[in-house]
Amino acid sequence: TQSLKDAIKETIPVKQEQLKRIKAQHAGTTIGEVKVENVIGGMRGLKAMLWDSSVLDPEKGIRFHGLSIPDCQQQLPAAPGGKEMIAESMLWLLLTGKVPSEAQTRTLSRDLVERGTLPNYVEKLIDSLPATLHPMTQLGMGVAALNHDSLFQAAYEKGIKKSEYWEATLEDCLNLISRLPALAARIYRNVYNPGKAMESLDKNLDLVGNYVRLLGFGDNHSLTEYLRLYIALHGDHEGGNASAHTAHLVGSTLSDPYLSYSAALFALAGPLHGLANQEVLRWQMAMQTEIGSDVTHDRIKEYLWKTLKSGQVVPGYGHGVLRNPDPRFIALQQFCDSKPELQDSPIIQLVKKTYEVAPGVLKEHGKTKNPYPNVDATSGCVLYHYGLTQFKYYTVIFGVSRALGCITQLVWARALGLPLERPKSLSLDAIEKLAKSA
Ligand code: AMX
Repeated sequence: TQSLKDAIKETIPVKQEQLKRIKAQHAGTTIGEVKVENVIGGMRGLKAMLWDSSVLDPEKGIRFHGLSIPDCQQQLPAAPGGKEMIAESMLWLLLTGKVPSEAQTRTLSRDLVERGTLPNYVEKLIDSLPATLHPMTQLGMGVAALNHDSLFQAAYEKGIKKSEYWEATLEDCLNLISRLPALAARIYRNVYNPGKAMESLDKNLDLVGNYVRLLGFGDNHSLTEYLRLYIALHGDHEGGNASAHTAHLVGSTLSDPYLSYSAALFALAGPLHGLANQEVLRWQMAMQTEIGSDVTHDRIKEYLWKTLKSGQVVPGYGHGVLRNPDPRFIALQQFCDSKPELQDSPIIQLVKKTYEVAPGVLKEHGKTKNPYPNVDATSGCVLYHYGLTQFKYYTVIFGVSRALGCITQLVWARALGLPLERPKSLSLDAIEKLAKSA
């Protein structure tokens, strides 16, 4: 069977040719306009970057190389004994544009586990950090430190040809992904279970199977399956989201994948992006405490209004691009519906009930362009139910996942020879002047 590297190698000339054609035929073609609102409004809607692995449709949600989430759930191989798509099959799809075979998925799992041991100096670094340092800060620091072993950086120093950049980048990317479970699990151990012995990697497990094992929940098949789905689903969400865009920007300077992804993680750590993950559950639990056992639509509505009137956002609702319920939210809800034990969970039922009223309240409130849930509205409550109760850790799991999309683009940016990213900025005076003369 074809290896991952060969599958990418085979696609490179095709994509390079397409890019050449676009350049030759359309470099000067206008495909959108720039309004003042784009410049002062966080560049929303501006079509300004190339990202090949996924496209986000405001109504239908994410498509990975054209495949919807249900398509992926149907077509991407699961782990032995599991049903959910896994990180490796999603990674293969994102990198190559093709659905991997079962054998290819297993080979990639084995390759990753063989690369997955954390270097001793990174273990020491992480062990030296105070347990009070946010787990996301620790993750970003650990990933940055892994650049000590960057093959891309070493090869660049030796002066490799531009056409060979992608190969060293791919090696770094696979090493990075493979080491994330050990790094993220070590942070979990140090912060929440100091002194507890950690399991070692199991060569017969997939990436997420090993992650759950290292976290200390290896015997929980339902949690493992949930995290397989969660990590595959959160892998990529086109290029403009803050973490992906950061990885792309930093990578465009020819910084190696470790430094680029470390920067992306610090973007993910913001409350309007990945940290919403931890905020949602904190907020839902505060709601639970306040309304007690009287979980009615009216009481939830009251709590929603209280949040909004205090000037806070409703975490887990709204989106920069989406204008419908996030299909990732739907997929996670379906997972909940398929597990009888989750039907009895008060927090999961509360999240479900909140979804029944929040869009109406947010519409009435009238500010957000998207009154529907994003993926974060539901992702944490399942972790909580299965015993992973430390909210502050949730964004780290997102960080293990988002590497799939970010590193894919780093490989392709090198393969396509994309340039340094450098948009034009304008001062307030310049904007006014340009607008008046337009
Ligand atoms: N609750 C209350 N108000 C909201 C809101 C929400 N969930 N979502 C948006 N709004 C408000 C905005 O704060 C803004 O108010 P302003 O005019 O006073 O500044 C107004 O509605 C218009 O915002 P928008 O165009 O609809 O959203 P945006 O593209 O600027 O921001 C997002 C998108 C996600 C940051 C925003 O919806 C939000 O803050 N949501 C809550 C946090 C959250 O769930 N983040 C996770 C996003 C997904 C992810 O990256 N993991």
